[in-house]
Amino acid sequence: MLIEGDLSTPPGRFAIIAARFNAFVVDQLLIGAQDALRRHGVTEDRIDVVRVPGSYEIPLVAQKLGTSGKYAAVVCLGCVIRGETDHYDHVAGAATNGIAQAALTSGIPVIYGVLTCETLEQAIHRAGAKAGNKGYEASVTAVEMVNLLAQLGK
Ligand code: INI
Repeated sequence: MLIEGDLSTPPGRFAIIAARFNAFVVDQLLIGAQDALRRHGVTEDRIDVVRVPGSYEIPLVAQKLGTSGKYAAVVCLGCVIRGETDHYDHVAGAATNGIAQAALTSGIPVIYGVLTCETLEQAIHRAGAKAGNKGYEASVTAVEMVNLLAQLGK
């Protein structure tokens, strides 16, 4: 028997956490993430958007929202672009590991929609240009995972 989540309208509330750092890119991810939820039948009144300073701050808020019992899923959006120092590695690593940790500790889907790019151009391509919109994809993943967990039972 194959068990998988479908893309039918999922139950519950959704939280989107969006970093303000590199807002030029992240705002496009946010538009994509909201659009995907709406297109899958999640009405605006079931979507909360939380802004945080940077991607480094996402995990703490993801953990708090994830364990609050209010949400079916949390979608995390950020954009980390490599600079001249190793700062990138620390911010990207902390965001990536922390988001994974928040999913495991909360038991709900906490979706990884953080771009980690070498250049601004690569980020733009993934935020609604050549390479699609990773925010949109993150929300579609949230819908599928909520429906999968509903099938698996609580
Ligand atoms: N935050 C990002 O989301 N992306 C970046 O590229 C970035 N860089 O390069 O520094 C970044 N830094 C800020 C960081 O997320 C925290 O907000 C800050 O360190 C305060 O904790």
